[in-house]
Amino acid sequence: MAPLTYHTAGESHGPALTTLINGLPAGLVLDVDFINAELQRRQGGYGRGGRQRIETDAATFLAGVRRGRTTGAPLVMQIPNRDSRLDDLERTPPVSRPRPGHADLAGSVKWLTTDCRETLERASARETAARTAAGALARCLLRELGIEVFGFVRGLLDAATDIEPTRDALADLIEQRNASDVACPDPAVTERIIEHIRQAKRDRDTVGGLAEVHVFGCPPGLGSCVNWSDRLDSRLAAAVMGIQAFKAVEIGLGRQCAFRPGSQVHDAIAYDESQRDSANLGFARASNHAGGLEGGMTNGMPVVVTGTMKPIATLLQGMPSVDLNTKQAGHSEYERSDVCALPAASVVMENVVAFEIARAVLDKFAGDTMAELLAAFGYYLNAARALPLETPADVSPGLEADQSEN
Ligand code: EPS
Repeated sequence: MAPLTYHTAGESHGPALTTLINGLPAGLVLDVDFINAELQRRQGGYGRGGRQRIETDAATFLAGVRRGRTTGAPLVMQIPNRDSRLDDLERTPPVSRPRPGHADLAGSVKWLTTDCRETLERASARETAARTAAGALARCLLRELGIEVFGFVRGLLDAATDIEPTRDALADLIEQRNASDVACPDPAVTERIIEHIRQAKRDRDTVGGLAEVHVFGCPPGLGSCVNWSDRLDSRLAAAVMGIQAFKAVEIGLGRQCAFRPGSQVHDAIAYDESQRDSANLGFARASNHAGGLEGGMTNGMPVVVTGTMKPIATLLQGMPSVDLNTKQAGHSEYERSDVCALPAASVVMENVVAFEIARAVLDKFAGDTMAELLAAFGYYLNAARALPLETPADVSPGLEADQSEN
């Protein structure tokens, strides 16, 4: 089995975005409505520009699916761009004054051109639609194992919610988040965030903020401490930092660890038989400062990842810049853009985190078919709950994984 990987292709104003996923087992039932609902959620949020009134994102499946199930072959999804105009010079003219904070300058020098459009079309966060599709598809697999992912906006500037998501409250949290125009499951903070975005718009400025993702139901042992590249925290950090405009990633307490002694950072371990059937297999923690990851492996507690998004680099007021052709000082060029794309970025983050969790699941429980994956997953849980084992062969095979109570 090939490892689970995905690639995307497509420009912001090209004909379409394409996602190619390799390494999916056969027999996964695709919830296409869910995938498309995630794509639509990514398009929303207060602070978006005019583009989202043009696009209606939905995925078309071009390969790797038969009668609603994966076949095990490479899977290809496509999302059309309605605002397709890449070769139309009048509607996509050259851009020669790079925006500070954008890929414009570094990319133009890299590809030896003075037209920033050569870079910006692919650097654009439009591409995150393709990544959201990959992650939403991976969540169809995770759900079969009882693993759920929840992303939301924590806050921006001086407005931040202090809610602490739990699995028991998940349904309510999803409802509250989806009712918020900024993906924040806290009505009072939602209002303050919206006011900040409104003010940024009045100021011809932009704002970023904090997005957060919680993953519920991961058993201990996803990821590995053996190689740095297999550490799940390292892969999660790469996936989140790979989202356009993200400047920091934290797991659990994150940088707050620097300001506390070890006794106030590490999560004491207890054994609680009543939690044996939950994801932590009974190894209960009263706190989750580690964000569910120790030694690069899940420890049975929810995985908690926070991402910091910088303000969008396209400011209506512009920023001091130079013309790449004349080297004369001027202001960066304005392209139609968003004032704040944090709510959308929280959807992207939720889905790229999900993809990395699914990758770690398949790294550990690889199988050509979903039946083999479920059997391996169930066997592992049975074996882990039966510790200490006399011989691993004593464990009953987990032909049907049942994680729904986690
Ligand atoms: C983006 C600029 C804007 C955003 C775009 C990301 O696009 P346009 O220049 O066409 O108005 O709307 O995001 C999307 C299109 C999207 O679907 O998220 C940028 O420069 O990154």
